[in-house]
Amino acid sequence: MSDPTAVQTAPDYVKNNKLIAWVSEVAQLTKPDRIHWCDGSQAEYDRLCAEMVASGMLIKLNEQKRPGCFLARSDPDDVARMEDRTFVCSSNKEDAGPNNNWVAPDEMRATLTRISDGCMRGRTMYVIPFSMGPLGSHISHIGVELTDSPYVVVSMRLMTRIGRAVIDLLGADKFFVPCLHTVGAPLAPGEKDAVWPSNKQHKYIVHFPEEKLIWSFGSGYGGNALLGKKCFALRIASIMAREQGWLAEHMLILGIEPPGGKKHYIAAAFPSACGKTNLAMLIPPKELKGWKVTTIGEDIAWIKPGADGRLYAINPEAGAFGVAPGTSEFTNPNCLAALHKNTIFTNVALTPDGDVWWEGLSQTPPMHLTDWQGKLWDPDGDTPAAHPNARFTVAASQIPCIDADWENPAGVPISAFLFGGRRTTTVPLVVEAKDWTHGVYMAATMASETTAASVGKMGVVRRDPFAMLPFCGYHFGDYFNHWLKVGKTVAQAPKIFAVNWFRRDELGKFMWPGYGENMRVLKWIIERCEGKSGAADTAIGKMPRYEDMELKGIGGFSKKAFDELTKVDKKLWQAEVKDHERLFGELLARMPAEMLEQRRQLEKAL
Ligand code: SAT
Ligand code: MN
Repeated sequence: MSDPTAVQTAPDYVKNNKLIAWVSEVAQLTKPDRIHWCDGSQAEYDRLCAEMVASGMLIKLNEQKRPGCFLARSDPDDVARMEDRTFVCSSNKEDAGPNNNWVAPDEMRATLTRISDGCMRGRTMYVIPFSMGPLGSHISHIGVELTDSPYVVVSMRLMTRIGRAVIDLLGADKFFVPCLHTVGAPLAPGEKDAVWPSNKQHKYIVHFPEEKLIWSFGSGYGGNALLGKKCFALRIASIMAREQGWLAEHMLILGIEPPGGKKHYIAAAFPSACGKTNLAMLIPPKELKGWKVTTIGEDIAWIKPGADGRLYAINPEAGAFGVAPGTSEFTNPNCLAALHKNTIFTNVALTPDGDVWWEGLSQTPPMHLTDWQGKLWDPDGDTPAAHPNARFTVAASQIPCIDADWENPAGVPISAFLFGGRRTTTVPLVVEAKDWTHGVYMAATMASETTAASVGKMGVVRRDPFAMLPFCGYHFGDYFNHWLKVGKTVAQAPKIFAVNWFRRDELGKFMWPGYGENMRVLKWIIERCEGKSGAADTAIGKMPRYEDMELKGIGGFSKKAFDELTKVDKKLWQAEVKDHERLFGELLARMPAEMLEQRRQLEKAL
């Protein structure tokens, strides 16, 4: 702070000296005008929202149509995660692996310290104690985010469990992950603030694995700023998980209950913006009468071995930060219902009566929309009304199909892992791995066409092992090894499946209807877990035959169409395996021998 006598002390109830010292150290560097320790209350949330409405950072939506809802518009240069500005600064470069950007920790610390000197001037520094996972669960972990963005505070309150109770849990000496965030836009005395402050020149999203420290500079958007999500729950947690013998994964968690049968839970990994939220809130088609689907989580899973030899998962988050465009009454009615109240929308379009709209919400856009940049939208123009990576932030408790056990501190037992990507060709609808090692191979070699969730070119096929390419905090070779090890240590390892909902025919038409109809694939998977359904062996794994799947009710889904959808094209697969070889070549220094052997076997089988 500019005036050292103004250094505010922590509230009485804070007993953790490490936290107190860190907050004061950061305040001395960043020099905020004030420090606010968040208690996590509704009153605090309401006050911050009101302040942001006054400053123009939030727009209050129509109270009749969207009670308790707000719209934020970000700077057009600050609309998604920036993978090229994301760093893992381990002491040893090799440990970060070719899958991460690396800078020596001392050098990065010096840079961040230099640009952060006085970076919170004119602003409030908020202290947000948060728990990833239910308070006190043995699978949960605590973090504290320091931020100068009130938008981050209210978002963190929707996305995690924040406040006084977390401080109490921290006690005098419990471990927490320090997460420092600044928009990097200090204000001179009397200077008018930007509607969406950020730093045009410098952006850094940095992880220090040895100290488990996260330091994010210059962006206020999503995963760059809500540090509990990708930074902590995936990058830092993946490192902790390896050290401590568990898994931190980019997975949704789903409950599936067959009619009159035993409930199963599955965890499924897909790259960002591949329909994970839709799968997580799926409604089974009417032909699959009696099947029930519930949601535990839609983005991240923390998974620990239980005493009974099974793997148990929690959703470390308490809310969803989902892609709005494409969400509709048809694609995801459960999600739409969740967005009726108490939701913060970012970069969607605004209707004249204070409601929101995005591409896909309805076939015909309402008249006189204001686009995500605040300009009157031209329906005949070539820019979308909502940004393709526009988001909603909503508490998980508002999701109508939320599972009764979603906050069970013991977690839920996992029966199967699914790995999927967006692939126009090559990859069939569903493949079951021959065993755990083969499943790890399938996951390690998965690929997907890129989406708007991150800055960069769209629609390019990239290898995205375990859907963790932007999120694994260490060398992928070590990560594959860790997965192999976990499979050997648990007595009842889940079955592993690969899925692809996105295959197209020669005319470019999707071959599989997707959405709720994906339930038919899930049914086959659950029946495989129960030893009830058949499969055929193929070169790439076990696959359902036409008669193994319930396809009644999908208009005209013939055996011929099914065979096309599940066809393993030798030529395409030979090219695929060559690309596996290229990926493994990049990771060779730490590649487990079992993975190389799996690749040779697949090549031979083809
Ligand atoms: O990282 S974000 O949470 O902003 C978006 C995503 O990749 O899913
Ligand atoms: Mn994600």
